[in-house]
Amino acid sequence: MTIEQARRLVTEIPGPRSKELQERKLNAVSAGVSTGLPAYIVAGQDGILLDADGNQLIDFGSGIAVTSVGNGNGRVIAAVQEQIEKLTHTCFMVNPYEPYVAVCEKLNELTPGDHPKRSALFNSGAEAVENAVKIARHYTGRDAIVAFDHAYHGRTNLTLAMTAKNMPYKNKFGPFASELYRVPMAYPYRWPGGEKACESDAFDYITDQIHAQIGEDNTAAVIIEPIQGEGGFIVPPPGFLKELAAWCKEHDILFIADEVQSGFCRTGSWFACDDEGVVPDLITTAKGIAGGMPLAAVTGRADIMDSIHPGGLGGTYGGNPVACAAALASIETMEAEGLAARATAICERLTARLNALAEIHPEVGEIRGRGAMIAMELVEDRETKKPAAALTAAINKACHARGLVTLTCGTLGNVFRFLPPLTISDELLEEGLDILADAFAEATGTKG
Ligand code: PLZ
Repeated sequence: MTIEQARRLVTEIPGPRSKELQERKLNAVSAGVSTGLPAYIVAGQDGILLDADGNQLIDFGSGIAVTSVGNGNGRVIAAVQEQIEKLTHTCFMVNPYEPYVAVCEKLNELTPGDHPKRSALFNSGAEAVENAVKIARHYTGRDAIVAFDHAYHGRTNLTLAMTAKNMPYKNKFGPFASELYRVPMAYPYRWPGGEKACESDAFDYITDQIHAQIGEDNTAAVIIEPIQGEGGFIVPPPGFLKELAAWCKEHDILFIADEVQSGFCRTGSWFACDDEGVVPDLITTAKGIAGGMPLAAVTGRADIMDSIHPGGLGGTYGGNPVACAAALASIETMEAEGLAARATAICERLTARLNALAEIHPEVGEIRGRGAMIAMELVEDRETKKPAAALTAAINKACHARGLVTLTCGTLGNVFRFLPPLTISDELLEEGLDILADAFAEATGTKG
């Protein structure tokens, strides 16, 4: 099916059919699973999501950075159809199949560094992170894992111990796994003493903390999102990641990059580490890898990945053949359509319009991010930087009512983030930004 790349509202959002479905949801689905914008989606293509009432919504979220190659991608559809007719499952550990191997070859080729690499495939980002932790502990013979403030690594028990934010993720779900430590993040906008102090002091401060509270010899790995996702699209100062990776190497600590959200062309390169010249020992990927099919991976140095005994890694569904076919087609699309460069072009449009918003709205504290992973942090005023969470929620709601699917994030709930499909048209991007401007004016009461 082809969906015209245009916003069209035929009912209020959500419309009557979506409201009926939401009633059913309340009676059937656990209240613990919430819905950000309860307009039920029946189809999607590139920048448009079609809902059950026939409304066409502009997609600025990509299902949280997943459909980077677009819903309705021709290559992905064809690859999935072809694969599903041939083989849906064997379990790779029982009977192997080529697409799994081909995805690992691609990952080994595309991830940062030209050293020998190996990969293993899983189902979700959290599962990839769990396995990276397992592998790091096994290889180093050490227990401690260091993560950062504002980190998000998943919702399983082990990854919740690494995820920073209490509500809604962790609240009363503990106790959590042990030997996971969190240190301050190099967060320029909120580092005590400001951006310059962050640039000069963050690395020393953080590594001193690891030394004093954990000990290098006890530390298996440091895991970091090169651009933090759920925590607020926090970009550490230039050079920080490289310095941290070098420090890890010096102490035989593995440097794990969690690129579940930032990977696969999202930031304008294959991986966010590429922009900084950082080569991680292990890298976790998921989301954008397979055009919406559930697939995740750990890729890393061959000596580390091959140190695991046969049978030590696996799972029933990990690297499902249909998901692998989708991944190969997604990667091919990224290569053929130059989607990394497209992310950079999206960045230019987005930041130009957001900078214009910042000129008229003092609530815009900072605009940051890279490629098609851009955010604005909203504050009550620029002096105190008090987080404006209620305003962020109000703008989000006003965008939704106008048929623009937007997402917020941030440990303090005051960050508005933009993750459009990389295949969105410039026209839809501009229209979405017009809507955002309108929603911002309405929510701040500055509408003329
Ligand atoms: N690592 C960096 O961003 C998932 C979470 C949505 P899964 N982020 C979206 C939610 O509220 O559950 C994420 C991430 C980073 C790991 C994960 C976890 O990936 O595929 O959701 O398990």
